[in-house]
Amino acid sequence: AFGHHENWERQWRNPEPKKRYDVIIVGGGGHGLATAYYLAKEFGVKNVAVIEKGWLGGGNTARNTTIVRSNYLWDEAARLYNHSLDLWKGLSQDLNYNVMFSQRGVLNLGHTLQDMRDIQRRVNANRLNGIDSEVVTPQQVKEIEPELDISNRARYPIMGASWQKSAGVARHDAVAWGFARGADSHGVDLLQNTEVTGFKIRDGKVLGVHTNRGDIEAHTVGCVAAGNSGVLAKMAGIKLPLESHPLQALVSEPLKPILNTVTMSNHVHGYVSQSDKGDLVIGAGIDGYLGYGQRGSYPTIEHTLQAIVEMFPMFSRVRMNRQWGGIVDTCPDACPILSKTKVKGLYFNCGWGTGGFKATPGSGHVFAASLAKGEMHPIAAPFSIDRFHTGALIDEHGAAGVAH
Ligand code: FAD
Ligand code: PYC
Repeated sequence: AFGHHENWERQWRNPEPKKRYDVIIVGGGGHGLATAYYLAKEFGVKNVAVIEKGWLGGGNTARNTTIVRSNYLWDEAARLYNHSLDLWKGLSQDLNYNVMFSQRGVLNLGHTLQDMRDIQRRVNANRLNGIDSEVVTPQQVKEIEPELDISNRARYPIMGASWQKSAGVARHDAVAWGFARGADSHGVDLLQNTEVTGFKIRDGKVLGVHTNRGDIEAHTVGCVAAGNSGVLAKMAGIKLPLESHPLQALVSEPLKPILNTVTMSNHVHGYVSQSDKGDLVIGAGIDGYLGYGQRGSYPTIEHTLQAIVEMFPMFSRVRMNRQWGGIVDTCPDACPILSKTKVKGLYFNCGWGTGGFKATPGSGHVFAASLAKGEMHPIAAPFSIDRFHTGALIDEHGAAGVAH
């Protein structure tokens, strides 16, 4: 269909793998590409390969519902997600690529007294960390999102919400493509259709990776493989405390603009925003079983849509257009792992579970700093694998937005 367009520039090269790189990133999703971009651009490490078994940004980066916020409870998580939010604000300019970051705010609804106590506590904690959260009443909720049912007729009436005005959504593909083009322009090799099948390890040190296109050497390897992280870790003899679950999303037929913001409810358990194309972008929680099939089951879809209609009765006859699933790597404390491992030079950045899209620039930035310096960046350090031995867990289940 585009055959008549001539001289369109490729966004990035399609190089043959070199024998050796200074750093290999396994996984060409948003986090892996962001890591490579900041390594080359900010930390001067340009002899880098991103190895992706499929196509760039085709994993959870392509499949998520693009909510960006930083209203996490604990200082460590607040620092990490707020660092990311700061980078989001200038990302289109930095990449010279429109990632369509739209700060339209997020409402996290409360439907019980305990919800409201939790919301109050989290908002207080957020404010101490300089995050623009506030507690809003049902009337204020209605002003922000007029189509929400705040009446007492609802099965779970809305008692209030937390409101983060600087939160929003972004265009997921553009984020992957912008980081990819930026990384390539700084000399990073993006190797698609290249699968890592094992690690070359000697005397406790990583020497490179085995792939379906041959062996590639590097003394620093960062694995950023989301739902496949456990599989990769096993290849290196490492057991990560992760479970891989399907997480689904669906979009409706396009509608005229009707929603102003992002609305999430942990209690009724569903969330919705409206894309610039007009689709309602909808999701809820993980499917309860473990698996690697990027699909999900019907009961979850039914439960999700019940929640949406409970919150927005006027959507009851909207038709759904598409449904899909991604595989999310959930951690016991609902926080990511950014860590060295027992294998020298081998690092993991994973466990983002249901909530890593918002962290894409921040995660890439602090992970790149860590790989470049051989020491974990101070913002990343609390997210070490060691916390599962020391007990210094960072429990963010309440802020995770979707239950798991
Ligand atoms: P991915 O984009 O999955 O990239 C990992 C890459 O590694 C993949 O491309 C994969 O092919 C590659 N790979 C794996 N194994 C190998 C191998 N052996 N060799 C080479 N390559 C390999 N987060 C939010 O913040 N907000 C949301 O609204 C949100 N909604 C979500 C909705 C759904 C339905 C889903 C599924 C997730 C959602 N998330 C959300 C979570 C978010 O999508 C992820 O946390 C984030 O995108 C992870 O990014 P990534 O780059 O680490 O992973
Ligand atoms: O982390 O905000 C989030 C989120 C929303 C939907 C899935 N994850």
